[in-house]
Amino acid sequence: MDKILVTRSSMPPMEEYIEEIKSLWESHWLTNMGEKHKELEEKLQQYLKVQHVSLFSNGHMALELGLQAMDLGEGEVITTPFTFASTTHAIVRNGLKPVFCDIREDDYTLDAAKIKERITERTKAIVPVHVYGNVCQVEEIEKIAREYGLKVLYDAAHAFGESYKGSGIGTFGDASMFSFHATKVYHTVEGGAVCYRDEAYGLKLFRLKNFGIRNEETVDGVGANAKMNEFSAAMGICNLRHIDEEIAKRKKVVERYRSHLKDVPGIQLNTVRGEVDSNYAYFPVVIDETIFGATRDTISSALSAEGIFSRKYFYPLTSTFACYQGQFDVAETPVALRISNRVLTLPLYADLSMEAVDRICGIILRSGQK
Ligand code: T4K
Repeated sequence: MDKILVTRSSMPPMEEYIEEIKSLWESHWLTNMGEKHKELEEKLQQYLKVQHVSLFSNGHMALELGLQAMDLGEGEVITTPFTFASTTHAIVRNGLKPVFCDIREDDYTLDAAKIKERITERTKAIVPVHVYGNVCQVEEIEKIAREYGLKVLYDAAHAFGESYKGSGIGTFGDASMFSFHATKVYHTVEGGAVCYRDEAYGLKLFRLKNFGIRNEETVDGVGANAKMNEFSAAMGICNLRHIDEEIAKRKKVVERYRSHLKDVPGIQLNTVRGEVDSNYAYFPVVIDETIFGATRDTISSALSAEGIFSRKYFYPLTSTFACYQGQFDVAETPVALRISNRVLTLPLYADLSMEAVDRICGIILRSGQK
């Protein structure tokens, strides 16, 4: 039987992509903000219901340079340790200090009620994560940010296309970063974007991703190179035509998982806040061994033995990474620690068959009975 991996990149029909890239053989213009790049920025701005979109070579560079463009200087950034390495690294690589705040028990996003106690006179910004596409407490975070004069940059890597109370998810905070990596609901092979309102900030972003070049003879910023190329933009244009259908298929997979696992004692399913249009990005389950009868690791091994590869997103917490050894106290984020030790993300992609979901759930349920 074929292996089932945690996800599988969606592909547009090959002919459609070939058609899309044909013009590149005529123009010979392959990168540096070409026609495809321009078209994709415009299309995404509409689809995401945001004011401005700046494309990047990948989500990480979008986040790192998005933070740099905020000109925060030295100081602290309040964030979550329950995330991918990128979020924490982006803060540290900007010369800023992450200050970890705990997460919520039910949707694993930053717990807004605990943010204030982490604020000091050195705090400059908040970097919350819409983890698994679960929307953060955006109103509460906005209120705190206003009260203390802090910037907010959302890591919306998982939240492509979502909206909350009818507003595009990228409209919250000062800016939001999306990842368009191959493993995401929507992708450009590698790619990412920052969505923002302030045009002056957009100009800084543009210079940072293009070597700090102002014009052919003036370079007045120390920028990097983080431009999206035309082949990636073309993939993005194709994938955008199919995105609604992709999300609808994912929804069916998620509903099937829920139908099997919803009332199982000891298995906590992902909750989605009201008034959110979800993109069904991930399907995490949190296992309470004392009730379910098997640990997360036992389930993971039982699945692997059958060629099914779930993943422990997000274990370990970024605050415990070897590269940060001795710098952070994990006891300060007990909920994050507990969830991280118990979470397993199950395979999820648009073309995952219902039979496969049934089989995966069967293996999980049987491992709890052993
Ligand atoms: N912030 C957050 C919260 C993030 O989750 C991420 C990325 C970022 C920031 C940074 O965005 P990017 O710079 O990546 O745009 C994967 C992804 O590489 C990463 O994008 C993602 N988060 C993270 C959660 O997952 P790995 O190391 O687990 O990927 P890998 O290579 O093990 O792939 C996982 C599965 O995906 C494979 O088993 C099969 C499937 N796959 C993978 C690739 C590479 C495909 O179907 N096609 C592919 O091309 O990190």
